[in-house]
Amino acid sequence: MDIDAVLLRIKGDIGKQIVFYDTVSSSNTVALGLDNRADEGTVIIADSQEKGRGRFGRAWVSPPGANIYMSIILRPAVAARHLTLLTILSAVACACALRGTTGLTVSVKWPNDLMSFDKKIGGILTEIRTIRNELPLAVVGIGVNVNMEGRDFPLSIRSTATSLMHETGRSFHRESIISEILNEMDRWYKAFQAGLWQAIIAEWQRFS
Ligand code: BT5
Repeated sequence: MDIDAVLLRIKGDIGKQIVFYDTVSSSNTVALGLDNRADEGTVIIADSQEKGRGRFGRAWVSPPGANIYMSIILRPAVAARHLTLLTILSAVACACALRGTTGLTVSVKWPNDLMSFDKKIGGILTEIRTIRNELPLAVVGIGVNVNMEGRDFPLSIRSTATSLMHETGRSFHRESIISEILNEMDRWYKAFQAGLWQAIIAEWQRFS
């Protein structure tokens, strides 16, 4: 993974600071552990995860060398009841970025799935930690299957999961896709901060 190539393409505040690991337990765990030591917009990226996770303690299959596993640190200044919008805006950002970089019609499925037709190509896990007298720490974890080949999918997900390569027949530079996701995240997070929530929801519905 060439993190300099990612940084060169970053246009906004999200992704200006990237911390890269070859392997982590879960990039969300690392990001949550930073507490108030990381600026908003800092991103943790890992080449593989030993304990990648989904919702409700489900496992996220995270082999090395092929996919994207990253966690974005945000400190949204909104009431807690609005934080579910973070997953929605992240799904919109990912769908925009993946459509733009690959040409594949990636859609979104409630609440946190990225889909190519009826197969899951990625997922989002948003975790919130509230800290007394501080803005909440929100970690948006994004996993996207990029160059994973059919035989690399464990049997448990072989019939339900897919990758960008499997769908299009070509491989992709993870660096370009990561930077585009981060640029779209920056754009949609700014829309969120500006209160353009209906626009975010409308875009989500269009991709749904
Ligand atoms: C999700 O959970 O879809 C959220 C996945 C978020 C993963 C990212 S990677 C970076 C960050 N660090 C982490 O530790 N997590 C985040 P959920 O909706 O609960 O879906 C989990 C289910 O998806 C599993 O039970 C499997 O059926 C399926 N699954 C597991 N790994 C998969 C994969 N690589 N591709 C497609 N489906 C998968």
